[in-house]
Amino acid sequence: MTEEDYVERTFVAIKPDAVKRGLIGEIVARFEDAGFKIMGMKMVQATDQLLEQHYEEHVDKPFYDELVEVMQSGPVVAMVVEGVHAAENMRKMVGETDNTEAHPATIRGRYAHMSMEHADESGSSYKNVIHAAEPGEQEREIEIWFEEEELHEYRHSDEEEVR
Ligand code: FUP
Repeated sequence: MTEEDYVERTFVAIKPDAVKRGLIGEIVARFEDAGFKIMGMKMVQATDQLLEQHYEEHVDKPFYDELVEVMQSGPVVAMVVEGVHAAENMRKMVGETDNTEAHPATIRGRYAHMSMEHADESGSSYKNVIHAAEPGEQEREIEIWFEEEELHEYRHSDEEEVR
């Protein structure tokens, strides 16, 4: 395996709850601080069809309707990010799905604390700030959210300093 094989793209989405809280800049800054390169970025009002494709593994789950409601409660900031082991690294930076389990240094742990259990019991919709593709899922998700011409090639200074 050459060094280039470790450099990959992944899909990340800042969810509407974070967009509405004014956290776009802080979240993007964390990725830039770590030396990741933003290859594409846009604001999207997610349609039913797009979410069915994106969350195909969850469509039949009991929480799906609530998940859609949260994901359509405002725009999503969709991003393609490139870096070394990007998918794995993004999942690490994002943290556990359940905010209560997420380490405080992760994005979910830093910006949210509501547990899935509490959301279920209180009848409120579960919000967890951000999504990052699981390793192996990134190219499928990029294709769902982005056209090829919306992704950009350029040289980033961190490619010299960080990689
Ligand atoms: P993640 O990959 O961390 O985004 O987590 P999942 O693919 O397991 O779940 C996708 C989204 O569904 C989560 F962000 C939150 C929501 N979810 C619930 O609301 N309830 C559940 O029991 C599981 C997931």
